[in-house]
Amino acid sequence: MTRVSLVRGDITEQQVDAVVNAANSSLLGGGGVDGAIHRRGGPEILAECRALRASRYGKGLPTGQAVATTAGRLPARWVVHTVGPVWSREEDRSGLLASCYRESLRLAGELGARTVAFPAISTGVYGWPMADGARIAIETVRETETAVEEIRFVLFDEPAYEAFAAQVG
Ligand code: AR6
Repeated sequence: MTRVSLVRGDITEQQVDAVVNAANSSLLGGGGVDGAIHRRGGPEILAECRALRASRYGKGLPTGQAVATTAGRLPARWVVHTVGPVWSREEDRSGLLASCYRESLRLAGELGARTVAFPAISTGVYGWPMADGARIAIETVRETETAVEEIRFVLFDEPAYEAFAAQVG
């Protein structure tokens, strides 16, 4: 049985097997969760990201996909980098957002992770409305078969926590 839990806090402080990063296609860092992970995790993470860009992902990591690196100095074993879609009013990109959760969970499971921490992907710089982002996150992880035992959503502020709590019921 997989347990879905919610905590309010900073994802870089979570003691889990895998931490999911809300990255961008370049894999070379940015603000928000991405900036915090690289800052706290140290240069080993960026070194592996650069190696990925020099090999499998010459054009960058496509939106909706996931790839793993070391977690460097974070209290975790792996960082799973995924690229959320930028919110659009004109186009429904929710399939891509669901894919981020599904692919990250699949990869974490393949690595042997038993605990995985997710941020609210795309709900920061990428502008996805929090309530809808929370709905997609919870629905998707509930629908995905996995050997991961705990899926922990780490919400940065109270409104984000409340939005996820409303979905978990
Ligand atoms: N721990 C947990 N949640 C956090 C943290 C943290 N330390 N910091 C921010 N959040 P964002 P995106 C929340 O912008 O929307 C970067 O520049 C935040 O409040 O990190 O997917 C990347 O390089 C929000 O609810 O990710 C990309 O270019 C959620 O995490 C771009 O931002 C996601 O916000 C990706 O944008």
